[in-house]
Amino acid sequence: QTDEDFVQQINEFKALPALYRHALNELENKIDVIKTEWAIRDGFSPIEHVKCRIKEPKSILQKMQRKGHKFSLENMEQHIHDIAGMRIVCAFVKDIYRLVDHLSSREDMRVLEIKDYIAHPKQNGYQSLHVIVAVPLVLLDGTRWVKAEIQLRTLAMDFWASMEHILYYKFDKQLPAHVAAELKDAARAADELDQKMLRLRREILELSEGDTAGSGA
Ligand code: 0O2
Repeated sequence: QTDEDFVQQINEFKALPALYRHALNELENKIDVIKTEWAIRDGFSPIEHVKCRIKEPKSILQKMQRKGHKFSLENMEQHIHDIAGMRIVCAFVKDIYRLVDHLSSREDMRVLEIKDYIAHPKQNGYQSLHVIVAVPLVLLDGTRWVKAEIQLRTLAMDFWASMEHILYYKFDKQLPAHVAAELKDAARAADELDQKMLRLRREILELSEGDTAGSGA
């Protein structure tokens, strides 16, 4: 490796956080447009809130070690999908699938992978839908497709995952069986809450449709 190669690698490495930040900004803008359109069309947006973050270098390194990859720029870009991360919290599960269908149909991003932990929760009870996308970033040298991970959750799933993240996630020892079972139980409770809210929404919608029909509108 020549000195020039080395300097180029350092420069590429220095440019990375800015690249991911810009890609995330572009993605955030697209979601913002969807949110506004939904609100205008339906009177409310099913997207409750959106949070973005760029993964800390230390956390990237730890994840690479966890996955058994030697550190290099190529390995990092190939194996770490969530350097740019976005979390979208929706009111209802069906809104999550509606949003993913829409994202899959867009020409200004590529859906690379979908991991459905809602249909197939993780062993500990974790539920979310993860979508790995690539977003085009127009640079001086041409277009570069930058990867980002979008995590979609309901409010109840987000509550569970945030608490679990604070309490246990990355806890490197085996959890006692009764603690793991209670944690899973809490995930089930969150799921039941989601379903109850959906049933209530249906009921309220039917009531308001009945009112409209009754008023002759
Ligand atoms: P952090 O600190 O939240 O960023 P793979 O796709 O299999 O190569 P990856 O990326 O680990 O590997 O896959 P996965 O399962 O899609 O997990 C990505 C992210 O989802 C995690 O990032 C967490 O943010 C979240 N996540 C996954 N499993 C759990 C879980 O059991 N509990 C909670 N609270 N969050 C989870 P990081 O980098 O691991 O962590």
